[in-house]
Amino acid sequence: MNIYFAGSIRSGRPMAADYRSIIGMLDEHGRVLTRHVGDEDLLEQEESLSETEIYERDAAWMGQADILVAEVTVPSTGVGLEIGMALSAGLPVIALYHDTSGAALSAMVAGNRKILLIRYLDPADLKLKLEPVMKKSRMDATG
Ligand code: 6IA
Repeated sequence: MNIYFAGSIRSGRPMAADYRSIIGMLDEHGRVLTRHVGDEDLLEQEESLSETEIYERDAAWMGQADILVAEVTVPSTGVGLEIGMALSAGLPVIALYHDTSGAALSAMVAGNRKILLIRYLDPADLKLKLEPVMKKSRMDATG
């Protein structure tokens, strides 16, 4: 199962280490296409790519994805757009929200019945809640 993981990049990197740990959890369930989202040195590394190259590479990965998992605690234009793209393509969408962060969660995510929203308290709580959801998604993806 190909997993597109989305998390804030230019909208702020305070959760980069959390993204990396989530990618580690997702690794047990499939191939994470967008590993750079969890890279703490990303902003330096990607300087060689043009804006168009970044967009086209991500859009191509979206085309190969079986599922989108988006960390939505840090509000991000790019992540919101990716959620919309995945929904339009008919992909299952899982949104992860750190419930004690005090961050605003958009009604466009919280109120959309097509998005499976996981509210978590800490990494252990997330792992507990994410495991059964990813197992089921894997079964659905492989038929
Ligand atoms: O609006 P944001 O930048 O927060 O959007 C983040 C989302 O858009 C992520 O889930 C990524 O999939 C995608 N995205 C945005 N920027 C990049 C990027 N390089 N590389 C790959 N995916 C991206 C930007 C690096 C640049 C600051 C030098």
